[in-house]
Amino acid sequence: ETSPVTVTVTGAAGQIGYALLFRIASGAMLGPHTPVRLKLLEIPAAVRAAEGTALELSDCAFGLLHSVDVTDSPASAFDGTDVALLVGARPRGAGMERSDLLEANAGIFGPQGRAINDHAADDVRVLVVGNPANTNALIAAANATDVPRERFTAMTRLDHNRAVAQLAIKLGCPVTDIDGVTIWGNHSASQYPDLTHATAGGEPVPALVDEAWIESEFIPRVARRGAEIIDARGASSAASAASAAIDHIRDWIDGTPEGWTSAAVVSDGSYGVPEGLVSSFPVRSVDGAWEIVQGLALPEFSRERIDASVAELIAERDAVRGLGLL
Ligand code: NAX
Repeated sequence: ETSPVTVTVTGAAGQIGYALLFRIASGAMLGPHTPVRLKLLEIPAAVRAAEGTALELSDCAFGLLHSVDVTDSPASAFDGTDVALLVGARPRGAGMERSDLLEANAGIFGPQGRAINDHAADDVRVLVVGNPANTNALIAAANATDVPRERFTAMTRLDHNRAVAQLAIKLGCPVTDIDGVTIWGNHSASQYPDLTHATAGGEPVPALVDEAWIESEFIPRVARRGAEIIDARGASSAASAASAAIDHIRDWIDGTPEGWTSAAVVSDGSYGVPEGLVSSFPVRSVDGAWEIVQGLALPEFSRERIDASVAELIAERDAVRGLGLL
């Protein structure tokens, strides 16, 4: 047995938090031999609800759960943090402009980035789930000047998993047969779920499905799956989002099994995505660090889709800069 790993979850009283915490405490994220110290960060109004979740965590008698702390102070929530899951965010309220949304979230992710900078472990890994996730990660990273930028990521693994699942359903094959799927760009409706390099049981997917299905069914279905879930459930994705967050962190620490997955990471300029933007790429995790898969050919259709989503990321970054928040 190894020494405990400290995991901070923000927005712990929310619906993703509720789906996430029990799986982390059961060992699904860090494996069956790693004890976990959980730190739950909430706003003051939701601290009591988070304490309720902590009571239930205790009632599970998880063998790996070392301790649970609940706080509304970022400084204490990120004290010694090895893994930070930034789930809590400000949702868009009625009559709120996009700039209001970016500003409200900068007010959350700026201070959290500074708290991570000042208090977290040296090798901290950060996953931003709260929307707008890519730009929130950019803000947090910019406020954590002593932490290498590659330690900040945003979640597109749910989009990736949705794409893999939709393709497997279409082909009538197990999800484990699918490889080489990529989500590019922003975690928003502008994202580009790319099947150009995908394989199913080793067969190239473009030879198995027609282009019309990809363009008019697959891409919109994946990009708008969040809305489809809200329609059906009457609430946004929670357990699937939590599961994707666990996949992201597990692969980041343990390595991607084979092929690649998708994650939003700080761009190094690969594929013409401006350096510094937090954008989704095909990635592998090697020795505990994400690497962007290089050398994939991008046909015209892919280039246009990637450029459109990256343009949205640039607009978000510029809006945050314009507000003086970057
Ligand atoms: P909930 O509204 O259920 O929970 C959010 C929680 O965050 C609330 O309990 C709230 O009190 C807390 N919170 C707000 N500000 C905080 C702060 N400054 N510090 C700590 N906690 C704070 O939302 P939920 O359904 O759990 O979703 C959470 C976020 O995930 C949302 O921003 C949502 O848009 C985003 N999502 C991102 C996904 C992705 O793939 N990247 C998919 C799922 C989800 O939509």
